[in-house]
Amino acid sequence: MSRIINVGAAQLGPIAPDESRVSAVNRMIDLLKQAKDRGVKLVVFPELALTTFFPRYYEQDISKMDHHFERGDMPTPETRPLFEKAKEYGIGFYLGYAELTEDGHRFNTSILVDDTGKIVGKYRKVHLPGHSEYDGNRPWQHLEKRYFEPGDLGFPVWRAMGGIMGMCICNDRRWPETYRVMSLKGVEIVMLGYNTPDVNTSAPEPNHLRMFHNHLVMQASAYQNSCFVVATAKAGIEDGCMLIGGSCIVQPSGEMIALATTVKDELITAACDLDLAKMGKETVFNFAKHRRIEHYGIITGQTGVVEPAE
Ligand code: CDT
Repeated sequence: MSRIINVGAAQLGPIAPDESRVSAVNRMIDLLKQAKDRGVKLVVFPELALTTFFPRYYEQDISKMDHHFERGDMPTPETRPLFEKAKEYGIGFYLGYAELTEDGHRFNTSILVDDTGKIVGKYRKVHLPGHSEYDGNRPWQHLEKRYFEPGDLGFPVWRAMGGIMGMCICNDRRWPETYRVMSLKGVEIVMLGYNTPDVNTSAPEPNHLRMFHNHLVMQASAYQNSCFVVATAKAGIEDGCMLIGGSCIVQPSGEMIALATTVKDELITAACDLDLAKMGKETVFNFAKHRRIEHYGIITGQTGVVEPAE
């Protein structure tokens, strides 16, 4: 049986701070229609796809940001049309959003909905970048550490739509551990959404490196873990802050097989043969045969760097 699945990365252009959920959802439904016309079965939307990237704003009282969060179970009334349209089209999707739990916890979350409309998985962002207090040296803030708690669900994977699927969110893509944990569970497609400003506000760095690093980490990780990576940006100038685009689909060889060319709403697609992932997992990256875990303990036993004594 063929294991080819047509996958789409549904990049969104900027979402203004005052843009409604309904408007964002309508834009995603437009992209879903394009996906249907192009025979796509699985669509990846960005991180925090329902709102502007609000961690760029400081609020002393974090509950003043609650209007950017979704409360209660998905679908919410505003997102229900997206779920219904996807189900009608038989398209599964990844959706990123800010989650406020019933007991008051805030997470940067994504869910995976299968092609029958069932929510098969939830992931909460583990690697939260940025800072937790106002930083006057930055042109804009990156307050994910203020508004979110680190994810508490680990890096699960799910059997869905004929493959083994995993999720992560934005900054997670820069960490090898993210992919390795999922690839130890056999992941074949890693889905992720991102919001990446084109300026590194924590250190001086040429702007072009933002896109280079974006693709470098995902291409290397796809290869080293023999999996597909489907990565979707929110892109363009959002309230004066430029977010890089560069949404892409990477195959297990590390090669990019689709790449966005705009910083607007744009669907890119690729036919992903999941058996390509299997091939690497059975040869060069056959973990059972070649990994040497007796030398890897430090990775989970130690967080920061401990240099040798002088
Ligand atoms: N959303 C997100 O995680 N963005 C980060 C920006 C890092 S700069 C503080 C990223 O890794 O792309």
